[in-house]
Amino acid sequence: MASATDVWVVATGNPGKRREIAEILADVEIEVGSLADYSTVRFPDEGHDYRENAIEKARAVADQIGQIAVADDSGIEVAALDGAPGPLSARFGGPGLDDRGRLEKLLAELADVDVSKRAARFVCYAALATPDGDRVVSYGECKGEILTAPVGKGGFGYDPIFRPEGFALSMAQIEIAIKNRISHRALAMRELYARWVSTRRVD
Ligand code: ITT
Repeated sequence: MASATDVWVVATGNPGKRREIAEILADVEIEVGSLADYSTVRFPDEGHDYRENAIEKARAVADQIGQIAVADDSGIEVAALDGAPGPLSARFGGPGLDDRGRLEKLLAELADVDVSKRAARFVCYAALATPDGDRVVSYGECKGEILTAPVGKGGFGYDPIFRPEGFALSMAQIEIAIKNRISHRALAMRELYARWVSTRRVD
């Protein structure tokens, strides 16, 4: 079994992600560590494959700090845009844009798309890497649709324009505790923990 002393250092430069991962893991037997203690850590350049990006982030950080590292690579996929922006979600529209600029660009690209044709999903690959070279990978997704205007102040990124299936509110309007039960990240992190426990079980 995973022991109560396992520390997972969250390998992300995105504070929204970090907060969510810490809360998602709050009720399992993991201590969540911070990269703030390791000022020299460098992340690898990202490619176009979520799974590889997540593994590379976790691996690079575990190797640099000598601790278990956990990363996620995630994004939003819009059916009317053939799955874009996808793995490029954080870079959508170029380096000059912030979260707000990116979601406005996405809304502009969908301006002529009927409300009935705005299906989308958030996807997340989560990866854990140990300093010994072991790794665990998992996946989660959250289906929904893109709204016609941003609403709500919670979450981060594209949350104000995403309505998860089964809800009348945007992801930025629902309580963070609920987001952290239904999100792509929550599903991926919970599966990551289950896989980690099962790989560590001594029969
Ligand atoms: P790290 O690589 O340092 O973890 P990042 O923000 O660059 O941070 P990604 O490359 O995985 O991370 O990009 C994910 C982007 O997808 C993120 O910046 C948001 O734009 C979007 N995204 C992912 N999960 C989201 C969520 O739960 N809510 C809103 N937007 C999300």
